Amino acid sequence: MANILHPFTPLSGPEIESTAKVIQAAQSENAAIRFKGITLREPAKESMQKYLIDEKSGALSYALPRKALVNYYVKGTNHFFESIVNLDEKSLERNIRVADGLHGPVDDGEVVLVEKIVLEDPAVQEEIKKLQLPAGSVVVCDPWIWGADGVDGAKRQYQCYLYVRDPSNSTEEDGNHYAYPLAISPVVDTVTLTVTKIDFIPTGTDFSTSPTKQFRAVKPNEYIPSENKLRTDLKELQVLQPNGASFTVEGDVIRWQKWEFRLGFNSREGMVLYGVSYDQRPLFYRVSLSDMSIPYADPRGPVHKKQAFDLGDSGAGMMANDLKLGCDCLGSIYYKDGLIADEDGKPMLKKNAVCIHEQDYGIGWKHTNYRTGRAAVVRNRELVLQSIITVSNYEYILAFVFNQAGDFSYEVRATGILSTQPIDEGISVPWGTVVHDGVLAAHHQHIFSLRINPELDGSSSNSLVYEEAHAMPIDPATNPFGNGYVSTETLVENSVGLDLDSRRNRVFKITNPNKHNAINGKAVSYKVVVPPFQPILANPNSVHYKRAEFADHSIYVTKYREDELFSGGQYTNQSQGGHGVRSWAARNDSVVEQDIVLWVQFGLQHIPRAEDFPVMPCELIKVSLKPVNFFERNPAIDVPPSTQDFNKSTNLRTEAVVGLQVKDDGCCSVTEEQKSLPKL
Ligand SMILES: [Cu+2]
Repeated sequence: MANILHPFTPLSGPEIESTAKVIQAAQSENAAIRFKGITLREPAKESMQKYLIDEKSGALSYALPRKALVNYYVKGTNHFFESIVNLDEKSLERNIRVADGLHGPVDDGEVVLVEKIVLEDPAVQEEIKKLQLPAGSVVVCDPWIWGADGVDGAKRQYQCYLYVRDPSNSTEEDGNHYAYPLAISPVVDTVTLTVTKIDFIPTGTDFSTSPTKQFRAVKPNEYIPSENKLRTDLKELQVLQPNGASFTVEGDVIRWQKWEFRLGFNSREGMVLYGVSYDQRPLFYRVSLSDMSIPYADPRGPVHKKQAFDLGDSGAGMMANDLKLGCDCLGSIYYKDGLIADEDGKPMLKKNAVCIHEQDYGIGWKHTNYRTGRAAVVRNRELVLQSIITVSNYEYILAFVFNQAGDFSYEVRATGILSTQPIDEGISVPWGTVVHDGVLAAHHQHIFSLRINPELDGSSSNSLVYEEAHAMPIDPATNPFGNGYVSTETLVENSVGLDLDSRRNRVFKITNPNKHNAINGKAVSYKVVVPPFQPILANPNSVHYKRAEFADHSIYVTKYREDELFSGGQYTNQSQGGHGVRSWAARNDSVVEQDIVLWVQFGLQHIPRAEDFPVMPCELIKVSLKPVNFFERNPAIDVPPSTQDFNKSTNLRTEAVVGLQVKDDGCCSVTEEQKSLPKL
């Protein structure tokens, strides 16, 4: 076959370059283009499913056309385009101007450019002068996406926040400038590339702003180790795998402990999983983090517009860290690079964007026969695919995690530095926390949206049900003592947004109603274990609410449609709503025995703490997909027992205790000591 790339393989460097050439040729030769993304356009699902069947049966005699989805601006204009390039034919299949009011994401080069524009702007410099900063002080600019409030959203703009590095340590480039926020907030227009106005952040308890006054130096609050006195009593903890890891990586295909899937990577979603199966049984056609929204609580301008959609506004692939061995990932690590396009349409390597490794996560299962003292115990080994993104001040550690019991999880660890703003001495406000002298961290929500397109046991005909536990009414005949309760199952018939109900222990389950468990006849299922989640608090009439189309329910279910990948809509930057999963669910499609898509929302209500500054200890949020009557017994029953011979642990307690000499015996064998212990 001429084309050797798998249809799910991310675009190669030459493909990115070819795409850029086709786009450049479509515009006038001299038009300067700013690319906002060149990513794989995946084949339509119908043709892809046929391809995968043919691939599996060895009957593959054809390739699917390789295509790229492109977004770009013509520089100096607000003309934003969406294009599809057929890479086999080097032709343009689509090249449309996106509707006014929809905007493209930021890019690395543009952020750096905006910083420069702000700091060199005479009006901004004039304001900075009023601060009377000590000689040598360094002002730092964080360009933010402009946000949205329903007013003046036609132009694509940046709202910038200014800070100062610790004036007593100005040469430290890694100093925590978030401890020195300024009230000066310039706005940059992306067409004229100029500062169009300067907003001022209120620093009191009300909406009023005050003229720039002299800077008040406070003590620093640094996070870098060289600026902190470090504890000295920590011993090494090393992860050793003398015989290597138990997973294999073959191109993009990863196999581990009966799991098999294909890993993709793109600038918007970062990691994407395709064709996730366990023990040859298909589970999910495609899984990825679809969107996120971080609406802030301060009602005062300009910070009322703060509502990051970090995937659509910038991109998890675009912001992926270069992960370091022994630092971000411990043990035996396999790194995968990502390849995306930069603003010039050139390939940009995201080195070590994903680390793949195993970890021990405590005990997998255990039972001790108290009569014999014999324990059967296995460790819970996990496979982790981790990617870390830096979004200006903040970090998200994103991971797909698999275990040996058929569980599949998505984890987010929120860390990094709070986005701060100035506050006057000695006051407080109810929508934020003072985390340092003169530093306010506004409350905000982190709302994530995980997209899951299931195919349980290979069928695209799945349903969503929710199970609840209900008390039986007390009744002399059927429940005389009042203890009885039953589980009920409700079929979700139409596309809709739904919520958890902890009082009823509501659990959502994806089922394949045509495949039944041999033990109990129940439909094979995977349940979605979602932590409690507070829906978006912004008023339903606010733009904040309208544009975060996924943020009002724990779970949405829709019927599959091509090009519905992002729950906040294709274009989130300054979006106004009307695009996304809430709109799609409103079609009221039947979702019974259909190709369904689940959109699982989870997140945290972040009321900042003093402990979250100068850098926030990781806050973990986890969504798990767990088999329910999918297997006939514990799928981890065949995991070899945990033994000291295998694990080589060290007993630190070496002294003799009365009647019992502690020895390095196997965990599961009956020891001489156990035999001699009195029976219970
Ligand atoms: Cu937060």
